[in-house]
Amino acid sequence: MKKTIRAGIIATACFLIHTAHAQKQFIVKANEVKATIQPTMWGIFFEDINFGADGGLYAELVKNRSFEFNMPMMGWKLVNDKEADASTLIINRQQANTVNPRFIRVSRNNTAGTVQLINEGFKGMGIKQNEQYNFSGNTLAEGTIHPTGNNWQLYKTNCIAAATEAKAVLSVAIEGKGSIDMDMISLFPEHTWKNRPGGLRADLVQLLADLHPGFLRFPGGCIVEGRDLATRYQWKKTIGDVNKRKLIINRWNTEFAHRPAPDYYQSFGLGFYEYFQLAEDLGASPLPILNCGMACQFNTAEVADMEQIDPYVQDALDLVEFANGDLTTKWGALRASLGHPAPFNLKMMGIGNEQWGPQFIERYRLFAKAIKSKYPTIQLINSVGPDPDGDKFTYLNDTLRKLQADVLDEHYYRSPSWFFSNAKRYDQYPRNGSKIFAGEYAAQSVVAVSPLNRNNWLCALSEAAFMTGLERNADVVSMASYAPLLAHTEGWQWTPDLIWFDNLHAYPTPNYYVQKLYGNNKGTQTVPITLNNEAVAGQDSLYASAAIDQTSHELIIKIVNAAGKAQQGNILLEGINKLDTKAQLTLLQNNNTEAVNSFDGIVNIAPQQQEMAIKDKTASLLLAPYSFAVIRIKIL
Ligand SMILES: *[C@@H]1O[C@H](CO)[C@@H](O)[C@H](O)[C@H]1NC(C)=O
Ligand SMILES: *[C@@H]1O[C@H](CO)[C@@H](O)[C@H](O)[C@H]1NC(C)=O
Ligand SMILES: *[C@@H]1O[C@H](CO)[C@@H](O)[C@H](O)[C@H]1NC(C)=O
Ligand SMILES: *[C@@H]1O[C@H](CO)[C@@H](O)[C@H](O)[C@H]1NC(C)=O
Ligand SMILES: *[C@@H]1O[C@H](CO)[C@@H](O)[C@H](O)[C@H]1NC(C)=O
Ligand SMILES: CC(=O)N[C@H]1CO[C@H](CO)[C@@H](O)[C@@H]1O
Repeated sequence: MKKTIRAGIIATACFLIHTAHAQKQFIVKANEVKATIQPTMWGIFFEDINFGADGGLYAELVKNRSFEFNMPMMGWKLVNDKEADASTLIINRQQANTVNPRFIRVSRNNTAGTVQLINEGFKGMGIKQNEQYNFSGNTLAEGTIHPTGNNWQLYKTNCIAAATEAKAVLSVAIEGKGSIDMDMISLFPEHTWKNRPGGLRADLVQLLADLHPGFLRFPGGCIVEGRDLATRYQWKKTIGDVNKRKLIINRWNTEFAHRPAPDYYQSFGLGFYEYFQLAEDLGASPLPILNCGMACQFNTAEVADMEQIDPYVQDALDLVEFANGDLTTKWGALRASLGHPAPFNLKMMGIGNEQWGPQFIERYRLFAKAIKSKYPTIQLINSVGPDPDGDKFTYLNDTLRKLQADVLDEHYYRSPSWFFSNAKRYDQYPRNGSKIFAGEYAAQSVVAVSPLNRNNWLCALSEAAFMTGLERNADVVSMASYAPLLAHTEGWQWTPDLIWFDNLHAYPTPNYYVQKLYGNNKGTQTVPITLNNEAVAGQDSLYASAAIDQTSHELIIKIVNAAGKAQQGNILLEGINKLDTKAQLTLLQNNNTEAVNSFDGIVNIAPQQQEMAIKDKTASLLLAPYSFAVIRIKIL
């Protein structure tokens, strides 16, 4: 696969030798509005894969805090010396607490010696110097906590870290004689996103905010489906008191034999309320995806009996009420009681994740009927399967269009050459009927599922080229999101990913910067940009789109030069009376298509800003080899 891709680039470069000196004459017709760009156009897709939630976005540092993993002591160990004579016992109080049945009892028969219950965190705990850490546990804490009485009680204490450490552990030292019961042993940094107690990792959310995403799709992804129906995502079990959110296994725990993750679970500390809140913080439209009565078809392919599907449909109806209902409704009142009386403004939801086949259509019809009759304005998003072509795709593409589905969710995990050659994919799509959500895409440098895939510049550049085609067809494509979003450098199952992080840091990939340039230079309407009277979609390895921003009164032009040679471009700006004489140019460029970003301050690909002159309504620029340029010009 890799060889083929390389060959493709060489061919392109050879071809360009003949044309390198020619001036490319682009024409923009700024008064010919072609399509309205939806505010949702460029968004993000969060899935709890690669330790994206627990161990990632969710700032909890303690792994298996409630002893509910299949192996209840996973992540924990008791360290004691002989003198202390201590022991642990995992006790199950299923009758009294069905969602969080287990707790730990530590007994010591001697006041001498030391006893420590140690938690290893998620690949260690990232602790930052001078940051305050808030520790809490049901009964007991370190040093300053003196538990009393026989009832469950929440105790808290804080400490300030004296040093920065990526691989810290938490040690709960127990003194005295007797036994102590503990559960929900938790450690958070004080500075979470917006300093919310029990909140999200601020550095990661900031990277998401910087993308200015138009929507937030959550919580997946295949975890919506589960390996089987028992482990599907059920939003009602993820809201309210974190002590009462029942932990389940994460399907990525066992999915890939080459990347096993035996300690991957879902605590749901990041649950549906937090997702809605995050969407609101980001100014993004929430897009929850719900299980449609089908487990992952790559795994068990288990389906809910059509006779017993009502609870699934009810979950969808109740979610609309939870997000939008007023305080007189059951679920609206619950939202208010959790701290958000104002509605979350839910406008769309996904029915099923990446489903296919007639069993999906059967279930989709039922959901669509129930949801549309109660909430006619809610837009429904439907998958057209895991691939952008083939039998599964064609069946769903035809059938869902006949059923007048609102939005079709197309997924493409394909080679960079696929992305380059599909820049015209939507040029011939029907302009009426179902809209397109490019719901999961990422160029794969080797091949999908390969652990050797890298977030290299060629992949990012091919996505930038493809996205000019999405923008040009904004009347057909209403939303798009790269996938997956986050990956822990030690805990990942899937690569490539938009943002890589470890316990202390995160770094944006070249692909991230492509998304960022689109998200920050969206525009409100598309206008044509042509080369030799045609859309710029691969001629001489050039790709382009243009938009106007009616709010800021600017013309925005995006150009990809995927050739290994610089090309001279003159962009004639027609249909505008008066333009500023200077423009802002933002550039992503690297001569090495295999270049990547990484930790240790290595940023090979990052936006560079410069000013450029506009003369006689013409923007002239030398398009650097392997570059993506965004130009913003004020309309006066
Ligand atoms: C501690 O003492 C109790 C009661 O005397 C006994 O049942 C238990 O086995 C002892 N624990 C250990 C770790 O020796
Ligand atoms: C941490 O504790 C401090 C002091 O008790 C408190 O003000 C703050 O809200 C807590 N932060 C979190 C994230 O729990
Ligand atoms: C999906 O269906 C539309 C309408 O029939 C068609 O124009 C389009 O080419 C189809 N997509 C693919 C990739 O076949
Ligand atoms: C789209 O428009 C064409 C031509 O007017 C028409 O034949 C077709 O039925 C329309 N499709 C939908 C889904 O409205
Ligand atoms: C990239 O290649 C071009 C010629 O193709 C050359 O002019 C330029 O200096 C190179 N840039 C870097 C940073 O190597
Ligand atoms: C007793 C037990 O289950 N210990 C486990 C603690 O967690 C680590 C990894 O998280 C496992 O390797 C141990 O087996």
